[in-house]
Amino acid sequence: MSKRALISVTNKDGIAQFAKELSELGYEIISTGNTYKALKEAKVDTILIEEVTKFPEILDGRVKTLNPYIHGGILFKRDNEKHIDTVKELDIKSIDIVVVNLYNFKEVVACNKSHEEIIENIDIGGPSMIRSAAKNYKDVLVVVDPSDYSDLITKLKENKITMEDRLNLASKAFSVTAHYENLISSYFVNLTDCEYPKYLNITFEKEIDLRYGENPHQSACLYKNPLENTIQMEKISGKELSFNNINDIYAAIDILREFKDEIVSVAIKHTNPCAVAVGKNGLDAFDKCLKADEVSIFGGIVGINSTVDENLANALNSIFLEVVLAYDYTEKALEILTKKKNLRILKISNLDKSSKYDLKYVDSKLLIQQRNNLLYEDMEVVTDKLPTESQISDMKFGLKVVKHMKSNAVAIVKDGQTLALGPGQTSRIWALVNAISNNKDKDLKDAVLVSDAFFPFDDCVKLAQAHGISAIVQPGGSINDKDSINACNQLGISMVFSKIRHFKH
Ligand code: 93A
Repeated sequence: MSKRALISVTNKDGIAQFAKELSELGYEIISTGNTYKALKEAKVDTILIEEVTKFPEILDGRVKTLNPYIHGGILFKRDNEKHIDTVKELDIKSIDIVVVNLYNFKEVVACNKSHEEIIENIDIGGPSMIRSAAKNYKDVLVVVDPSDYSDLITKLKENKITMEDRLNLASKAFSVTAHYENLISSYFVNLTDCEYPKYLNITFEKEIDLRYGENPHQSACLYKNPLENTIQMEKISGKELSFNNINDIYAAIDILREFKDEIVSVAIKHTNPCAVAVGKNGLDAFDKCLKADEVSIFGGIVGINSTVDENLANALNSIFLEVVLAYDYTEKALEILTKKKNLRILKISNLDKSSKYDLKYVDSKLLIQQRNNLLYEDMEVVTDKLPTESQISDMKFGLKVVKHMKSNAVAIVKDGQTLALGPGQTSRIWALVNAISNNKDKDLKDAVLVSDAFFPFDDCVKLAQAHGISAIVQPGGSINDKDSINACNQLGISMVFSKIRHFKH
């Protein structure tokens, strides 16, 4: 009895050639509607699925291969007497190769098709056949990826299919169906108002291999959640992006996103901002940013939420940067920036879109939380002294910065510019000590101190006052809040509670 291959593919790339070669190897080819048509057109001998199922395709194609003549033919164990007797008795014929790729669910969702159309693109019969074949991997070859066609033909010709090959095909098959199910689940979750995180429904696809990870001895790659509609990024020029570049680029984007109505420039080093400033235009913002920290910006990443023109390009070129990201670039600006062959120049758009997930992989476990979408809940003055209008505006500016610094974090800001930043310290007072001592020459008079979390003691208030700082914003909520408030009142400082903590660990 001749061997049989069942072919049912939405992506018909390479299928005619593959089927032809299978046919030449003696396989009888069974195929579904459009696959049948494509094979016939390519003059490949094939029989229509309905001849095998002895049943018409029904329900607009929803049921075509869901049939015991198909699944029995795939699933019976070739070394099991009872199974053999059953298929003989019922005239079920063996199916030895299953070639299936699935309805384009992901593409249909990406194209914003109607819900009805999306639902019709949930493939039921395809995954069922793939799973049946993969379960019976010892007897049935399951082929889900067109890039496997030619290798398989070679091996079939040489009669060299090993158990390793069978296991590889089966594992790929189950990973395809698992990924497909996840895409569908994500689509449904996105239709609900469900509070995240409810249960894991995220699926990732490999986007690129990276040259290496955080260090050259670590291999790395980048994965993407295909259903999340987040920012668009286009690389115009420069070296390929590294693991650290990508990490820093998204740190820059997180801060840029905070500024919807103002032009802002941000410089990032090792995911922390080293300088942030708003300005009248891109050049003004960048100038202020550069003056805020001329040391750390070296080799950093600069993001600006506007178009880069000639003047700004010249200013950017005056220092060594790894990456520049902006909304757009004038022709002249690109001419200037691309002189530095290694500088990665990125164009970003759709900044209002962001992932709803914030994930951290800790050994074998995944911590999942909602993104931190708040800035402050309230701005309650808790001291006798009131902050000035411009200090209140600086508090809001500073919160947008401190929110994206590693804890414990403090920012000293004035006139829409960071003067001193203290990220990632194990104690709050050290964060402030570092920020001040790294910026000894700066005049902090009447600047605002912004803190990502509450003050457990009054030490930060006292140190701030000693350097001329006259307003503080912090979330409040410590059992010792009173100590800090009293110190402010004694020292003539105003303090505001923002009521939202911004830990970033
Ligand atoms: O609508 S289905 O879920 N019901 C089925 O019984 C079925 N059998 C195969 N989808 C089904 N398929 C899918 O049809 C395959 O996974 C494949 O993607 C597609 C091939 O159909 P055609 O040959 O008509 O292009």
